Amino acid sequence: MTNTKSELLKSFMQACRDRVEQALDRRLPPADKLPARLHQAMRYSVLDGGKRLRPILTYATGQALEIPLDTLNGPACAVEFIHAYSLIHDDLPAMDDDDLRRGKPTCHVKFDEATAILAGDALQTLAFEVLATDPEMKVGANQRVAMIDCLAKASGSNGMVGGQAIDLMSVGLQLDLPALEMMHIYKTGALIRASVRLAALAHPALDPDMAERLDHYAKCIGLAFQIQDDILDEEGDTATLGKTQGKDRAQNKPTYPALLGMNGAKQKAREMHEDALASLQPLGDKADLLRTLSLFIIQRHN
Ligand code: GRG
Repeated sequence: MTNTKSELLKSFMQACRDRVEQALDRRLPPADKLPARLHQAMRYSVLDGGKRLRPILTYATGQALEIPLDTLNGPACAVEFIHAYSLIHDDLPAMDDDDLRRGKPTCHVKFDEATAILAGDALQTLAFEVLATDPEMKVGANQRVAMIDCLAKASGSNGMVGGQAIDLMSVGLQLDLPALEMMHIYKTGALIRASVRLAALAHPALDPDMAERLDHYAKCIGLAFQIQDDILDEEGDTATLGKTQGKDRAQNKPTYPALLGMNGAKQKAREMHEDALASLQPLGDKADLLRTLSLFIIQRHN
């Protein structure tokens, strides 16, 4: 890729980050609106932090399909609200019991446990409210319902929450590779896939083959994301990660490096990246941002 092209893509990614930052701010309840402590906890957990990978994926898919980005602000915020809720709940004492997230005290440490549970609950329902009513989304009622269905399935017991349940049950167990993969396809992969699919659903008449290709791309990068997450848990440091390093090993969790060795895990991440790129082939230059995001996922340090 030429330098100019890579600079352009980098600035597009930053523009997406700025775009979603403003869109999230506008859709969150004001900090002084009653119940203020709850609204402050929601804003604290969503704003000022995070890579915004999922919303950027929604915009990048929109760009590949030539969908106006303003119309994707709602879906982009909806996936980030679900993501933020999952992180708040994952950090709770009953789950991962963590006190650091995005380089800041976790929600239950900064506020209190009950407020953190409620902030997660309210962010979850806000995500669906946005998909149901957001005025910037220029889609018909059927498309809205399809989007709500997509995000609900990706977040629920057959998606992210199911993956979290499998994760909690498998601490200390010896999972084999297919079982580990299945857990991650649910826990992390489902929401990443929904981030891409929500943009595809905003297209008025997407060719089913293209929808399938985008879904395969999303499935591959979802796994690559998780493999890199496991690698960073071993090789990263707490300051750069913004969360506690080494927890997987400390909690005796099954990981890709534990099953494949560090080199094997890195090789598997590269294979997932290559497979993701192959899926995008018919989209030509329009999918360059999606390609860059896949590379970013396997090269990231946090
Ligand atoms: C508690 C309902 C419920 C679900 C939790 C996704 C999840 C399920 C828990 C998060 C735990 C975790 C650290 C998973 C590893 C992968 C992951 C989702 C990392 C965090 O996502 P990033 O790196 O975070 O995109 P930022 O902060 O950049 O948004």
